[in-house]
Amino acid sequence: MTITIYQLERSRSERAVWLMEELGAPYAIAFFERLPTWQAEPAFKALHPLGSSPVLGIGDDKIAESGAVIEYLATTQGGGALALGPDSPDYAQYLYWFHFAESTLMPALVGEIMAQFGGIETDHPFRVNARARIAQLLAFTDARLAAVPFVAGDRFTAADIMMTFPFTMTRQFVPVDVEGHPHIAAYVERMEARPGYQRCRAIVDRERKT
Ligand SMILES: N[C@@H](CCC(=O)N[C@@H](CS)C(=O)NCC(=O)O)C(=O)O
Repeated sequence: MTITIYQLERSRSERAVWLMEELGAPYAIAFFERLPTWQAEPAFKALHPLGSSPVLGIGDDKIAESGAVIEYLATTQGGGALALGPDSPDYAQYLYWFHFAESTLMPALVGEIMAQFGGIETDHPFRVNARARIAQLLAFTDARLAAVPFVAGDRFTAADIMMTFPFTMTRQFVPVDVEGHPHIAAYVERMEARPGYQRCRAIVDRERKT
């Protein structure tokens, strides 16, 4: 079954590329651009009814939603080397951090980006509360990473691929106080230094070539 990653520039689909590069698993890739409004170009929107990234092709089928895409790839590709199952003592933590990334951390960070783009004053109570929430989430994540080298425990898993993107992406738009959280900062550096991540960057940061 051919796996196709529909890679929208500067978007969550880079997680799928990173995962496949870590696994050394074969995949096809098609590149798409964003419009000046930051929306995906129409050809990308046509791939799936919701029109948001990531979109994964599995043979003739397509699925969306980061958690589903990464879980599908982690469990079916590369012998499942980067997925943990119920037999692992770290399974519960793996699931927790895997889902925390898109269910809790990303929405908080995206809310801050939208508030900034929308011109909401930084001292607006909405933004003050939102930043307090982000500070809580960062402190919580930092405490986890003070205790373990990878979010699930002692080995690199797909949960790290889910958790790295919120930091590498949002810092391009709003200040995310990673430096004030040394364990997050060191973690992100370790993730970015991985050869699989470097290969992913070289692929996703190049010009569209379809
Ligand atoms: N929770 C969804 C969020 C998807 C999402 O918002 N994707 C953004 C990019 S990272 C997008 O497609 N934006 C472009 C657009 O909506 O046109 C997921 O993780 O898949």
